[in-house]
Parts: sequence; structure tokens; C-alpha cells
Amino acid sequence: MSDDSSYTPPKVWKWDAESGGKWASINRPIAGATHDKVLPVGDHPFQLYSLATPNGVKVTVMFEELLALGHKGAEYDAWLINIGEGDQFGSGFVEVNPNSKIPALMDHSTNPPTRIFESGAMLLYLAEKFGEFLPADHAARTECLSWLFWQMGSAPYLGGGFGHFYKYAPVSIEYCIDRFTMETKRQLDVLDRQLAERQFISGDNYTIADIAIWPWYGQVVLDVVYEAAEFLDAASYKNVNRWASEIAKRPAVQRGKMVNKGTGPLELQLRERHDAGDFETKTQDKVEA
Ligand SMILES: N[C@@H](CCC(=O)N[C@@H](CS)C(=O)NCC(=O)O)C(=O)O
Repeated sequence: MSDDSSYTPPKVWKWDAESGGKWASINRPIAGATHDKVLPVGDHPFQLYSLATPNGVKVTVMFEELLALGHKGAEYDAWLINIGEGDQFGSGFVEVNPNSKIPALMDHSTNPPTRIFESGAMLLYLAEKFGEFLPADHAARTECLSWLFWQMGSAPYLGGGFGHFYKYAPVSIEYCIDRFTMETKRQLDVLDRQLAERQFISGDNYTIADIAIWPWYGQVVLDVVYEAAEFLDAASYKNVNRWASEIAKRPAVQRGKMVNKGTGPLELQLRERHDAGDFETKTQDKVEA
């Protein structure tokens, strides 16, 4: 193993704004707003401020699944938050999410309106509000919530750990890549064993556990996220692959993935979503034509 252990931490850590790396310009050691910016509000009950990262996709998939079931009250406006430009530090955004991370959600159908931050909290809020994708039976509900919280606790090792050091870090550090590859593979094996005897994560039904886990682990094995499928030998997790491919075919998942997307093929980017018809008329290829 190469020796990258030359750093001796000082007594008190000081912020070096020029530390480098893809996300260095937006990371700060302090919370709160950096500038005044009022968030736009559209016509629909739900206002989502987000970006099509896996955490953002969880929520747009949930909305599209609810709408596919006919829940008109789940209509939403989705506004693009460019985290590379620091939109998450605008005052309006921080009022919705004091943690300055996408996604952030407002429900204007309540009086007063309800703010929801953390993607797992949004899935639970919407599942309870519309009575969908969360089993009613107490034991089944508990199993589903265990997996929802598993995702919220585990994915930072996959994203902030593995994904960061494999794909984004300005230097390739073997120790860090080894440490988080080990954990990512262990987590994939957890899922593979769980899916060996079940069609979906928490049983026979598609739930918010699948909606939370698929954008991360499903898209990693399908080689959409981090382009690391070969490195992780993702093909060996056969049950995860079967589940990931099945979910990828759902029309609501295909729509949800497009919302607030600002990269990739133009026909798959719907940067803002204000109407179901936008998928036909407002994709970026059509906007730019
Ligand atoms: N636990 C949070 C994580 C959200 C999160 O990490 N969002 C990232 C994008 S995937 C973000 O907004 N990063 C911007 C930043 O760190 O400044 C959730 O699930 O909602």
C-alpha cells in the first residue's frame, strides 16, 4: 500500500478554502445562509427544491409513483437547485432545510405550510399522507422503516466515502478507497442476501424502502452512479441486479430520474417540472431546439 500518512493534524483545525477537489468550492465548516434569495413558489401543493442526485431522485420517483396511482394531491413543482453554484446556501433554501442539502420540500396544502428536510423524512411524510408504499401491518411497516433508516445511515459510506474517494477526490488514496470499497461491497452483500428470498427489499411489495435504496445501490450496480460497477464486481450481486433492473423499468422511476437533471443526454433532462406534460414538451433537447 502507498504511504499517504504524511499529514500531521495541527492542534486546532483551520479552514483552508483552497483545499482542492470537485466540491471544495461549496464546502464550508459553518452552517447558515451566505446570501439572500427568495425561493420561487409554483401552483401545486408541493414545492420541491432539488437536483437529480440519488437523494433528489428518491423524492421525484415517489411523487411520480403517487401521481401514477392517481393521487392528484401529489402534484408538484420541482425547482432546480444548483449545488455547484451554492444555491443551497440561499436564505430561502436554508429556511426550508437548515442543513443546506438537497432535497428540500414544502407542503402548501397544510396551514401553515409544512417544511420537510431529509429525503427519508420526505418519503415517510408522503407515504403517510397518501397511504401508499408503506405497509399498514405493524410488523411489515417496522421492517420497511428499518430498511428506510438503513439506507439513510448506510449511503453516506457509499456516497461520501466510496464515491468521493473513488471518483471525486483530487488525489487517489489507496487507504481511503480500500476502506470504503470494503464497506460498499459489504452493504451490497447485505442487500443481495435480503433480496435472495424477496422480490422487494422489505417483502412482496414495492415500498419506500425500495424507493430510498434504488437510486443509490440500484444505480451503482446498473453502472449509472460512479461508473464503478466493474471495480466493485457489481455483476456478482445477482439478486441486487435482478431487483435494480426490474425497478428501472417502472415508468414512474424513468420519469423521476429526469426531473431536476442538468447533465447527460438532453432528452433525459427535465430541469424544472411544473406539469405532467413537461416530460413530453420541456425536456432540454426541446427547450434548446
Ligand atoms: N441525508 C440527506 C443528504 C442530502 C445530501 O447529501 N445532499 C447533497 C447532494 S446528494 C447536497 O445537497 N450537497 C450539497 C452540499 O453538501 O453543499 C438526505 O438524504 O436528504
